[in-house]
Amino acid sequence: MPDHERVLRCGRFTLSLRRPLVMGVLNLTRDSFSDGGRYLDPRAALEHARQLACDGADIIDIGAESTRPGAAPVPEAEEAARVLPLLSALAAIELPLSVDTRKPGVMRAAIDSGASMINDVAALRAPGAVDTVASSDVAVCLMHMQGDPQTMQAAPEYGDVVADVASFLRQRVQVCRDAGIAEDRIVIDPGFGFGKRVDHNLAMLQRLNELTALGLPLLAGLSRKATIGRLTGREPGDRLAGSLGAALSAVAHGASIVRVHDVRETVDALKVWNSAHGCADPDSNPASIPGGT
Ligand code: HH2
Repeated sequence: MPDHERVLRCGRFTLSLRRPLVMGVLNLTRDSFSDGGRYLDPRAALEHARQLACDGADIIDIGAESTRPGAAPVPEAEEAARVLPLLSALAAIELPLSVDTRKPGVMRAAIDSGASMINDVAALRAPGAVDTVASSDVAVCLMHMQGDPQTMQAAPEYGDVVADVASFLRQRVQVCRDAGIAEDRIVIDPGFGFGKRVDHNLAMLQRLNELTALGLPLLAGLSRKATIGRLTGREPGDRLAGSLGAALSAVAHGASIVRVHDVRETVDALKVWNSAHGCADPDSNPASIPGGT
């Protein structure tokens, strides 16, 4: 289907995929690799969610369990207790709220509290996860990860990383389809940094077309990650420019959604990219704007 006709259905929202979408990250964690501890306080979290919306996020992704290498697991009750009040507080926001979780219990409660998308770094592999999403109308992001966050960066191994990731995602998409999840609710994600070395991540970025060939919108999450640190020599808090380069590169290679911490800057970068690449942006009409300095 041509991109201008593709949509992503997430609960009460239908997002056009005519231009690349920006998913803003909101981590309600102590230990996330780039912003751990900043939004554990519910008031700070709410304020940041509103800021992400003002900055132009198309989706807000709320996570309460870090998946950085070696991160400690968060018990289900604690994860739910961090996420659910924020979902309720944001009930009136006119944006799809995504919940980044691997636990079917948290998925169910989040959907009941108004989440429009489940973002699962384990691609709904936990028992009951597929049925939980199938029995709702929310969208789902299926991500590839080799191993689990405790051990995934120890010694990642692939035959051909892109072919292996494509094969995994194809199989998970089929499981979802068989359970009755319509294709226009499914997003795929190669899982940059999840059981992958720098060369694996770069191969995936360069050959993203082999994954978009699966025919589903692709989400790329490279923001502030270690690969950017390795390429630029910068610490996580100083990776904005590298992250913008990565987001634009992902979009140029076919990503439909970029998951980022720095929403305002990414939205601006994409406005320029979209205009240069003829991506329709229903919110602006560059033809009517003077172009001098
Ligand atoms: N990356 C992170 C978390 N969730 N979800 C998807 N679909 N794709 C990603 O690349 C992805 C993700 C890691 O980033 P962050 O949330 O900032 O860190 P942490 O897991 O430490 O909270």
